[in-house]
Amino acid sequence: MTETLLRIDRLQRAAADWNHRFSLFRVPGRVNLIGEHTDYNNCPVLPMAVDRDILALAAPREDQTVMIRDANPVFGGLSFKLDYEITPFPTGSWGNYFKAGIQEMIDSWRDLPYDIEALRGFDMVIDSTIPPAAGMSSSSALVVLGAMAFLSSNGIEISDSGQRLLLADLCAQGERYTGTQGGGMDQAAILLAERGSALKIDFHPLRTQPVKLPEGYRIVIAHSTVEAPKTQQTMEAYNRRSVECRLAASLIGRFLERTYGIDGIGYIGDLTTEKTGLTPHQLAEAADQAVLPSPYRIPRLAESLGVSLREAEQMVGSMGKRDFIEPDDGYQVHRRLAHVLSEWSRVEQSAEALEQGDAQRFGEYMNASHASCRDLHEISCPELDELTEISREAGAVGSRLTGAGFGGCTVNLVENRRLASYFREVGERYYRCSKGLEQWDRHLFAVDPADGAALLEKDIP
Ligand code: NG1
Repeated sequence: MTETLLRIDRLQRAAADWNHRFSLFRVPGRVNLIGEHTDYNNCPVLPMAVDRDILALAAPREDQTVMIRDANPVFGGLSFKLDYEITPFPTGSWGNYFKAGIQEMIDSWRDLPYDIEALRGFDMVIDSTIPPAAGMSSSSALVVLGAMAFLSSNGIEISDSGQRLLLADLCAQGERYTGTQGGGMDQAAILLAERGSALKIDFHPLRTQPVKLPEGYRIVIAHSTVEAPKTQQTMEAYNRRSVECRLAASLIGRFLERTYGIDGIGYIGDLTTEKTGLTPHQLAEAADQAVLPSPYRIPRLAESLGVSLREAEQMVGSMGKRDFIEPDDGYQVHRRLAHVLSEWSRVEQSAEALEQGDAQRFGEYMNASHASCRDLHEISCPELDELTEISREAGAVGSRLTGAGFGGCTVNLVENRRLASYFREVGERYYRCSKGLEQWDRHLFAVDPADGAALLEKDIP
């Protein structure tokens, strides 16, 4: 039996006491090749969906209960009731990702009945091969799965690409239910990916373009073994960067308003010639003049933005969706802006390099991206730095952290003919010597670009 058939068999056995005909869903994880912490600025990203995924059997119920269990009994199960406002589980529960996707559908999907009593919950069993807390979007995969299973249980199937785009946007918005102020990369990659290609994603409006990977190379994931779940500390560090980037956009927006009478700048991604009518050179100069290198504190922010102290505090609070506590070292607006602007241009150039099949050039952008993530956005950690260095020495043409950072995985571009020696060297030097591990297959593996999420089959006993 193939691996997939074995997994389906496991799912069927775990669901054997439910007397249903099931639908089979597959929702992939994703790895971001380049464009880190750019999505929440409405700047582009270049991820791909991977052949690590969640398989799920789901069937509608007659009532409003949602019951989910993991085929691996260690992870247990959970249940909740559909409602106009679904109360979250305690922070950190994986059930919140399901609730996030479903809540957003109840709030926004216009073809659903408004009356909660008319909605149907579902029974579901899941089996995942996406490593958790690794920067491979195991969380967004649950959000998308929850939304798709809920829609399907209520007679709505996602068929055309227009619906997929809408669902990706809604799931991105929905995931904020869990407390992160994330962008829309994960949900878009998971829903819109195409087998065999990476995906360049632009935002606002959301649009995607498949990008072929260079012939003769593989994408390899290497986990640092540092888990970075988005619970309190990591979530705050992530959200802080989102606020710092919004502050950069506000400062530049204010400058453009005063100097050129241009308004409507909310995100760094708004700084385009199409939107402002300014040349790239004028935009770069405006950014230089509007954002000063030293860290910002509330009084200087208030002065630069032309608002009162109270208004500046409120503004920062609303960007972080709560009362934001000023970081001890102040807001690092200049460094974050420098990262996002340079990363934006690396994404554009990477897409070009890949179109031309130029793996070496793409690898150089990956390496530069890691340096910028480490020094300017400050989202790396010593283990990720060590692992990327070892990877390059072992023959990767590009190596960088991927996802939110602070731990989790690196993504590496490795030539096929060097794969065996690459695996050997990274295994020995990082996993055996640095981490004292004897086995590392589950930490170090190649992935291939996979299809987006889908309902694969119906009417399964
Ligand atoms: P992961 O790797 O899933 O934690 C997070 C965000 C993305 C993006 C990346 C950084 C969520 C759900 N995901 O991804 O939107 O900002 O970090 O590029 O917040």
